[in-house]
Amino acid sequence: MSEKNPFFPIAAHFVDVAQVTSIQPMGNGLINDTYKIMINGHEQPKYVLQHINDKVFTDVEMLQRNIEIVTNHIRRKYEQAGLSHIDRRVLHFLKADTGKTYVKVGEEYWRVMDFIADSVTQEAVTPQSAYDAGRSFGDFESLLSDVKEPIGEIIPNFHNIEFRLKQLDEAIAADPVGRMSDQEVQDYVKKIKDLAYEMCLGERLFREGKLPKRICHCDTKVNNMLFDKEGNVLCIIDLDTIMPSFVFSDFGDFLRSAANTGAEDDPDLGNIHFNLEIYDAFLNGYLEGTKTFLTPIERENLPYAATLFPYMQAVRFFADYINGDTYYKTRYPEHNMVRTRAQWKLFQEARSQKLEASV
Ligand code: GN1
Ligand code: MG
Repeated sequence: MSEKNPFFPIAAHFVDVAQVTSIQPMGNGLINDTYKIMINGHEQPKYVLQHINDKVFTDVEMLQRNIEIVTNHIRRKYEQAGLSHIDRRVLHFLKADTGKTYVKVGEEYWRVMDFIADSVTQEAVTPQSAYDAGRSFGDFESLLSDVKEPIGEIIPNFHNIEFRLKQLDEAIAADPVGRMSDQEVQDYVKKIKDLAYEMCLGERLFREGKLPKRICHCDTKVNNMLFDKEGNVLCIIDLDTIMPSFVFSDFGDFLRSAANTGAEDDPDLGNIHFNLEIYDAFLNGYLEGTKTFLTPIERENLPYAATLFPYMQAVRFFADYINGDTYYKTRYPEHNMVRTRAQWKLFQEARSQKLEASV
């Protein structure tokens, strides 16, 4: 065991570090930092250590409470249904020596979960795995439809497009790093604003009492699912953003990554198209998983959701660019602008399709 590795004393709150051989970075999330914990005699990681970004998730107590409520609820239902391999189908967080599922070390928050053996994340899906993902996220919402304990809104207004547009306005007014003088930036402001009313439809429906909020995952990117080696969906991960939201969140955000033929930050816009086959497959699975509760108004607006999420993500990346890259991890100075262009292209591609709400 390397005495120098700064993560060992942190891991020691959760596991017996005498058995730990290494703790190394894993994954590529834009918010939290994740590490794999290796132990003696195991080829695969045994645990996952995660640094919680408490600038984003300011109420860590609520964060972990939400996650515990949801994972316990799902586990209980799987047990009642007599499912096998439950430990591979729902995340399990370890209790620290403090009795909580997180620790504060200095000013930093950490947590540990079991690593699910023989699982992989993917950046791309096939029509079959998109169908399975639709089922999984639909089932996930369905399983959570009778949670009794209150789930907190961990990031207030997280997927509220009116709020995201307001944040963009604030960034534009403050212009803290002088990026507003650029003509391309000005052009994007105009393009975004021209479509703002149309894209705020969901919030209007909510105010009119026509659209419910349900417990949603709210970060249904492809790489937030674990697959087994055969490509079957095992389990949904990255549970931080679980909160009450429109079902549009889970539907639209999945397609934002899955139906994109390019990368989220693809510098070559020619790579970015909206894959209709993936859309249809995911829609199919999602409608199957949600058939016991989805209302007509939710279903009819699933095509809108598929356009809302690239639009909202463009607004969020763009605001962060104007703010001087304070929210998302970036790898180079223009990264958030490259992401904005890529999400905008995806938005246009999705919008130009005749998307159906039924199969
Ligand atoms: C963030 O942490 P990660 O990379 O799964 C973000 C999502 C964005 C996504 C864009 C809490 O998710 O909302 O859609 O980046 N999470 C938060 O890739 O802001
Ligand atoms: Mg993630």
